[in-house]
Amino acid sequence: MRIVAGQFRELTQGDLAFARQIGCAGITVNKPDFDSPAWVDFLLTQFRAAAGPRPPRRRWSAMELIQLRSAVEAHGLALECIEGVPANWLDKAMLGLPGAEEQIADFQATIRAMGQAGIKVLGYNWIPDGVWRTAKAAHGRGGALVTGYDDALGQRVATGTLPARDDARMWANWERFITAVLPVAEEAGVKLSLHPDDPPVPVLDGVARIFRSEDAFARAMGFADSPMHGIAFCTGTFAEIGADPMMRALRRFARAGRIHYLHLRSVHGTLPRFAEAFIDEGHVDSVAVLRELLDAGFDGFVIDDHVPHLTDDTVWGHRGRAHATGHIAGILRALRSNPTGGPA
Ligand SMILES: [Mn+2]
Repeated sequence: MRIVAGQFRELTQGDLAFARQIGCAGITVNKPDFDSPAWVDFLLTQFRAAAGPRPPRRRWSAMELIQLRSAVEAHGLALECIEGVPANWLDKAMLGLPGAEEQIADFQATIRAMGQAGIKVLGYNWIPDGVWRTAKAAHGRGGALVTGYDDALGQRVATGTLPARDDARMWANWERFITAVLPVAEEAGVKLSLHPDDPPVPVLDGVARIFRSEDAFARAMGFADSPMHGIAFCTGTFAEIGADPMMRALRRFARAGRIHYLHLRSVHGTLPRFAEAFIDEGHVDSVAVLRELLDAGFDGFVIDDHVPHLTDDTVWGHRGRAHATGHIAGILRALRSNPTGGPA
């Protein structure tokens, strides 16, 4: 099990040094827009023309992924995973709209490019309208900024921008998608890792959120039953349902070897109303989670997921992430030196 610094949307050399300094073995990157000035600057892609014509911006090229990986490895870090593609690369596939087949073909090309670049894990989700929160306020410990969600408010929102989709349609669209992309992932040696729908409520804005329960993941793992298809297990999202359901699902899928990586964060409260919390409070027991993973022989990586926003912190959350990562590292060290949990 490796501890990794998660969810960089942009990167600087300083970010990579920081990840190494706090003891991480690698990093993950979230939905990178390689055309943005920050990424062009980081990857020095003014030289990209030499590598051939630019690909359509519905996929990543092997060359830019190799450049990214090399930059990360220069700091002694592994590029463990890219967590998700931009939402508008898969929205038509999720909703079953015209253009779905082209999006799936582009996603297949991205998987092949990931394989060529030797990046082994690609996270994805099945929520065309993303993660929802109804609050971001200074209600965390000591006035830290935390996000929260209240379903009584969330259910009032009807944007009219997405077509209504029920569970059956969303499942059918997902089955079409995974049937098309999983063989490509298997051939490319790239793991596809499904993150639960956050918040895990039945429907938002007219669109069903199908990956909201242990049962749904059991169905998905059964339908796409391959070591190349697994779970981006988010303790926070599962704990928004409850601490016990989260631990049950964790045990089941960890022992089945279907968890590729872990988002370790905590929450106060459960649906219909919850707020994010520091990793050392709330009802996610980080010690029990990590002990379960060790017992199951988990060989993936753990990241801290989103963290409360501390005083004077950066957008990425260097302070909050240092706190969460240190907490995880301390627990792992204690468990590994005293695995039975008894007196040392
Ligand atoms: Mn998560």
